[in-house]
Amino acid sequence: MIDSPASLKGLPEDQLPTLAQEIREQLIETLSKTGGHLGPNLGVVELTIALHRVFETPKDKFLFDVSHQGYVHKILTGRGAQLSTIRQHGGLNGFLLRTESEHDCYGAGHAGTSLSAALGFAAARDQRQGEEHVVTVAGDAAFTCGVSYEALNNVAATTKRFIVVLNDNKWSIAKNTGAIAQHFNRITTSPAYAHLHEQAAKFVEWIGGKKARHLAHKIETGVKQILLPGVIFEDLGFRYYGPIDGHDIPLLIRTFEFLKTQQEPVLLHILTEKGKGYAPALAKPDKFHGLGKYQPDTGETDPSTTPTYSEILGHTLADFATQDRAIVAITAAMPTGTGLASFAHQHPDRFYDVGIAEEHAALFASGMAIEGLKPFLTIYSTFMQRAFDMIVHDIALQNLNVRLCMDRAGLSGDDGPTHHGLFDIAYLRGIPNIVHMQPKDEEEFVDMLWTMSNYHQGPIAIRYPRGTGTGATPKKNPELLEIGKAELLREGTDVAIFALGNFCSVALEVAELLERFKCCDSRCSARNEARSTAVYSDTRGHEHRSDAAMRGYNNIANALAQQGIQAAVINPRWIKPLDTEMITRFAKNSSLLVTLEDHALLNGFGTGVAEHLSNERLTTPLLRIGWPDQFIEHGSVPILRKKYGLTAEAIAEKIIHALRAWEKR
Ligand SMILES: Cc1ncc(C[n+]2csc(CCOP(=O)(O)OP(=O)(O)O)c2C)c(N)n1
Repeated sequence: MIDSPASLKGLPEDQLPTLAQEIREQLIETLSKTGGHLGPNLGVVELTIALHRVFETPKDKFLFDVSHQGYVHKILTGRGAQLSTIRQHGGLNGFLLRTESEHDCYGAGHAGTSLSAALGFAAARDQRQGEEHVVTVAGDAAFTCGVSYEALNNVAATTKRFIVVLNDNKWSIAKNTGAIAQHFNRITTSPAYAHLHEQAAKFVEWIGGKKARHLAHKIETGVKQILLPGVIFEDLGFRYYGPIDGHDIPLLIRTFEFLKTQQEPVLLHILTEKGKGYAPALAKPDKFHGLGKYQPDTGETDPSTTPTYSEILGHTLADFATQDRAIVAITAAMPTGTGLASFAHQHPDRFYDVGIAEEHAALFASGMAIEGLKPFLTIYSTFMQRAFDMIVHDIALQNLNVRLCMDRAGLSGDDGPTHHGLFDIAYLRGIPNIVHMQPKDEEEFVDMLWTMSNYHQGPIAIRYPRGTGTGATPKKNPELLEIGKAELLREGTDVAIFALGNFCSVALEVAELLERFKCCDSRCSARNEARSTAVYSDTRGHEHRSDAAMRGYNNIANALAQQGIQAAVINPRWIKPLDTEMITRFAKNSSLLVTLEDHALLNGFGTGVAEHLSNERLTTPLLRIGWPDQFIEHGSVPILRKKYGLTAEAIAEKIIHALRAWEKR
């Protein structure tokens, strides 16, 4: 087993294809149990072997764009034995992480960041006259990101030693789109490329071995024969090489050996196959870009029965669009992830995949909105962060009717901190003109989409979680919801829980638990049942907290003269504008207000409630529950909710503690 770049360097070169095969088998087998980015990693096995063979991390710096294709790098840098823990809590992260290995010089998860960051490494090296190499690997879709060009625009003026590998497999998650993709396609299908293999073989001959340096000028001439005219990178100050076969290990090794001698920025264009070596992934590159568990022999996955929020969005918008010619849908390279694939299928002329270009997508939507179209800008909450300035300066300031649909809002789970959607309330709530909402279930989701479609007073945003909800079936004819009106789900006189979106169902469970803690007569069966729940929790490692809960329960139950803890549950629906009337009403009539949200606590929904209480000089205690002020690691949602005290049991305990603290004052 290769467990370090040094052991890789010790292998005879003719054994490297066997190593590549073993790595492929390990990826296919392991990811069938863990899920993960299979296709992209199968495509970079040879590339990553060649890079580690020629360069020397951690001295040399490798940056991988998005870094979802970094599993092979993990394997070759001592983490192969832990691959089976990938994307699980406490295990390897699905992306590169500076804290995970000294070989990960830069973390990522969002696209388009590698070129600029790598240029920063190169500039720092030049400042201190360092010798190390900086190599960045970016997929063809990374070149649909505007920020990649901001980097390219600065390279020639910044450094003379900079190596970019363009890993061209023609796929983003879906098929790569736009003029740049076509440009790459023209290069690879040009007649000159037909002779590539022959020329590449000569190239390897020329630059083979140690003579490479002395032959540099010859190589230059040789390479120029396989250098195609009009390649945009040349105009940006790069020496462009390629395209070459990205699965040919000797060719890659010789090429990198040559490129590392160059005193000018170089871009190597390699051609790879996403999913190389695994038929199911080759057949469906989109599905196998990133997926859950599958059957390793066939690639089959379990059929999902309940539709996800994303799927509901796609079908619903497609239905609305059949009646309403003004509706258009925009995605930034995520047609399947956002569910818009079904919209695209039904309304191809009103569907826009703009590439990984969230900023452009937002501006594009602005222009459409001014001209009377109804753009639904459908982007994951975490990626919408990119478009912040456009939302402020273009959409909100001009009060444009752009509909922002934020998928994966809340904890995203196994993808980890780069993908959690925990900040969108924070970044939207301070912007004037925006209406923002979150549905409690799928039925309300469709009502909200309908409301958005019929709202014409400015920007309107919806956040909804990854995966499925409660399974509530949407109505045939969706309802228009009154903006800023919350929904009372359950009456209660002691505590009022304002539970945003997917936390409504948790809050209803909390209310049940609180009710069960209501009697302190030791002969009472309800109390015994409550105590047995606490003891049951004990066996799952919650002993201390459950005891504390029982103590809290006793006090509160006494304080409430054995009346029990009656919790009202409110579905706020609207993050902005808040239903201030409802908040005031419960603030005046309850001992405690609670807010629950699948969002960062800082500047979240609860903050809005606190501001209202303060504005109205209402002194009712407020307990805000959400994700703490730190980046939340990767792991399954249930594990992380348990760890951070966001299960129904933990929330009930917090409420009892808060009531107890209030009682003591
Ligand atoms: C800003 C941003 N938007 C969207 C994504 C989702 N995303 C992850 S990988 C990917 C496609 C990457 O394609 P490419 O760079 O060509 O690499 P490949 O997977 O084909 O190797 C996309 C769109 C992201 N990571 N970051």
